[in-house]
Amino acid sequence: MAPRIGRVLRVDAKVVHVDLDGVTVQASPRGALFGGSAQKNPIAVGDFVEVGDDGDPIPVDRVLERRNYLGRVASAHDPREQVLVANVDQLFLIGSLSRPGFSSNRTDRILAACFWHEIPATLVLNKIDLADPGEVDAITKTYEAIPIPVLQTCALDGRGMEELAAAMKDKVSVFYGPSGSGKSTLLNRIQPDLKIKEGRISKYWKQGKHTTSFSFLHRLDMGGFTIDTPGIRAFRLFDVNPAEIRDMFPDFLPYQAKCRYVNCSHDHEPDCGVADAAERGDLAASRYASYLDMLDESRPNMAYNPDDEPIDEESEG
Ligand SMILES: Nc1nc2c(ncn2[C@@H]2O[C@H](COP(=O)(O)OP(=O)(O)OP(=O)(O)O)[C@@H](O)[C@H]2O)c(=O)[nH]1
Ligand SMILES: [Mg+2]
Ligand SMILES: [Zn+2]
Repeated sequence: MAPRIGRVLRVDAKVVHVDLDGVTVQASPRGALFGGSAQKNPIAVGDFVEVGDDGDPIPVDRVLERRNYLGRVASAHDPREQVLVANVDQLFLIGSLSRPGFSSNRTDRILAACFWHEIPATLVLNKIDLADPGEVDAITKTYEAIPIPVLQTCALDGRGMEELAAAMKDKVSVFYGPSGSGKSTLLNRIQPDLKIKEGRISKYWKQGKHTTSFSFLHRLDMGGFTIDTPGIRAFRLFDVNPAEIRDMFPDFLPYQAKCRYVNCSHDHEPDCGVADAAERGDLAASRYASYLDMLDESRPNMAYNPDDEPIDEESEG
């Protein structure tokens, strides 16, 4: 029999849920898949896998080569790379302006990761009903300058949602961002029969709970797929060096041309065009601060200290 290829919808500790020609089956990864890799998880949501015929559950024999993936350091206690999703067309970074407040540091880290992994990203500023319009405009301006597309949405009254849905049609889109920013609510509004569980906002304040606890690939009626993911707190890129981080901030490029040294790290050097631009306000100070933060932790002599993780969303904004 010819090998059967399916797409991974969900990954649990011992089984993966695979879509095989429209039927969901549970399969178990072969032990060999776990060998010899720096990655924590050999299989991620969005992967295409080859499954066998025999066994209960049937085995996953092979993971097909990925077109792309999004990865990060697994956790403060596990330095391996965690693959979050694979084979995607774009990422929607869902940020909330209030409850939880907007974190430019975390936003910039995730955008940097998207540049690094060559995944086109759109920033979605959700909960505009709760936000100060001046703040929404300022954040929009900062990110459009990178440039990346920025959408302003309210999942409750539907503002901005037609634009969001139109951008998702026929594509594989990941929804990613902090817990409570409204990822699942937005998806339910785009396609109500997804019926994804949504959080009660009071929970985030009292317990910092995540409502979505695993990533899931959903098929969209309008065409395309979406992956809803659990909310994140910290985000650290896996295995990047200072020069690579510089390339993840394309909005620095016009100012970088004015640095005295071609290999300027924009940190301590004199006559740095980027530092000057941030000081003048031509470049958002928050972008420059995020860059310096990522640069610091990428330096080989920096011991990794979990206490340096960005603070949780509950205490921000
Ligand atoms: N005021 C307001 N509330 C919203 C909006 N979008 C979502 N919410 C509320 O925010 C809370 C959290 O929404 P969820 O969709 O569960 O958030 P999530 O990003 O999926 O969270 P996790 O699954 O934990 O990652 C819910 O109470 C929603 O009703 C919005 O645009 N405006
Ligand atoms: Mg959710
Ligand atoms: Zn410089």
